[in-house]
Parts: sequence; structure tokens; C-alpha cells
Amino acid sequence: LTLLAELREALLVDDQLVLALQPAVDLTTGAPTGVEALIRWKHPRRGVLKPGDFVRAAEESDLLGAFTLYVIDKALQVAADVAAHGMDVPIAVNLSAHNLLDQHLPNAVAELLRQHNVTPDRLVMEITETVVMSEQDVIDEVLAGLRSMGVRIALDDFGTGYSSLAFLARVPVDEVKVDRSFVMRMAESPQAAAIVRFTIGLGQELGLRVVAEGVETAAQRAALETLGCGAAQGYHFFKPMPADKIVAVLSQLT
Ligand code: G
Ligand code: G
Ligand code: MN
Ligand code: NA
Repeated sequence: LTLLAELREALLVDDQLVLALQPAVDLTTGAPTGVEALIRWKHPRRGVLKPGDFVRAAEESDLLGAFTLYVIDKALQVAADVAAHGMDVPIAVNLSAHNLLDQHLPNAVAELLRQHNVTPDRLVMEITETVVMSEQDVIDEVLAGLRSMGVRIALDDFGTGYSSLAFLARVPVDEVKVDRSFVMRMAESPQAAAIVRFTIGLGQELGLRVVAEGVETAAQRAALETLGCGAAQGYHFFKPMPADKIVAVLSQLT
């Protein structure tokens, strides 16, 4: 079987595609601000596959929609569990750029929210603009559909796309995630530091939450807090963890 045919089968069983979950925290209070879902494939023969190994294949096939809804379904199971434990922490799912060309996505997401009895404000969609985005009208419509339901939109890997600023000017978002390549080089590179500072200021001016990604050291954390960055995510705080650990970990933070 090809990888794609195997993925098609994996979507029909319950134990192969699993979420790794990584909390983001408020830099001043330490409280969790969100949890990002990262897909892993526990392949019966090929070992644990990461998104880089198979998401591209899904994107280039007719499987992307079903794959994405599978991930959102799993994420909403977690969101429902977190809510049942009395915590108000949203869960973020990564979308492929191609998902934004699917006009059925908002209705499908609404249906999953209903099934899980999860309010839309507990779901965040992380989007990127790295693909050449031709059909702007469709993209705008899909994003407007999600946002008008109350689902939050985060612009992921900010600063690395071809047109991050133009995209931000056109697409209404709630959150910007500073790409980890800038966070990692903040101490050595005045350019990287300036981009991080600029993005935090942009967020403040536009009323967006800014999350710094890839924070690995206490020094990076301190620098980001000094700059007034709202939230951060990275190995310094938590590595992505299995879903059955997340409620206990979040409980200790709140
Ligand atoms: O956790 P990791 O290094 O494996 O993530 C690598 C990349 O895969 C990141 O860019 C992340 O946004 C993306 N990714 C993780 N999970 C998903 C998913 O469920 N769907 C899509 N489309 N991308 C994902
Ligand atoms: O593109 P996106 O931001 O969704 O990518 C998330 C990816 O970053 C995942 O693969 C995740 O495992 C990885 N990641 C999360 N925290 C860190 C970190 O502190 N350092 C590094 N190098 N990678 C991280
Ligand atoms: Mn992401
Ligand atoms: Na991403």
C-alpha cells in the first residue's frame, strides 16, 4: 500500500493518528493560554511519523478534508475533557493552507462543535500563508465563516511567509504566533530581536494576542517578558505530550 492508502485506512481506526499536545503559558502569570494539537501517526510498521512525513501527501489528495476533520474531532474531545474539569483553555489545531479553499469547512466544524458540546471560543485554527493563495475570495469566505461562528484564528509562523503583513492586513485574526526561528536567534541577532519586538508591538496596536513559539531557554523567556509578550510556548515550558496527560498538567498551572 502507498502511504496515502494507509492514511485512508488509519482514518477509519481509532488508535493510529494521535495528538501530541503542547500548552502555551501567560508569561506574567504562568497560567495556560492555550494548547496546540500536533498530529502524530503511530504507524504499525513505519514507527511514529511526524506531520512532515505525511501531511504533504494528504494535502495533495482528496483526503485532506477528512484528515483535517479527524484532527479537529480529536482536538474537540480534548477541549470537552478540559472544559469538564472546569478549565477555560482553548485548543489550537493546525490547518493546511489548502483547507482554506474548502467552503464546507465552517459547517463541518460547526457540526463537530455541536457533537462535542464545545463552545466555538474554545477552538483556535492556526493558519499560514505559505502557499500561493490564488482564490482570495474563497479563503476570505471560509475564514469569515469560521470567525463569525466564534472560532478564533491564529496566524502561525508569523514573519516567514511571502506576505505576512499583507495577509494580516486582509485577514481578520485573533492571534499571531512569532515563528520560532526569530525567537531562537533573538540573543545573537539584532534583526531577529527587532522582528520579535516589532511583532509584539504590532499585536498590541491591533489588539491581538501574541504567542512566541519555540522558547527553549530562561533567557529567551525573560527577554520576551521584558518586551511585553503575552504568551509563550516551547520546550522551556513543555514539550508536546500525550493527550492523556494534559488535564493533569493544566490543573497544576491553574
Ligand atoms: O510537531 P511538529 O514538529 O511535528 O510539527 C511540524 C509541522 O506540522 C508544524 O508546521 C505544524 O504546524 C504542522 N502540523 C502539526 N499537526 C498538524 C495537523 O494536524 N495538520 C496540519 N495540516 N499540520 C500539522
Ligand atoms: O509550525 P508550527 O508552529 O505549528 O510548529 C510546531 C512545531 O514546533 C512542532 O513540531 C513542535 O514539536 C515544535 N516545537 C515546539 N516547541 C519547540 C521548541 O521549543 N523548540 C523546537 N525546536 N521546536 C519546538
Ligand atoms: Mn502551529
Ligand atoms: Na505551522
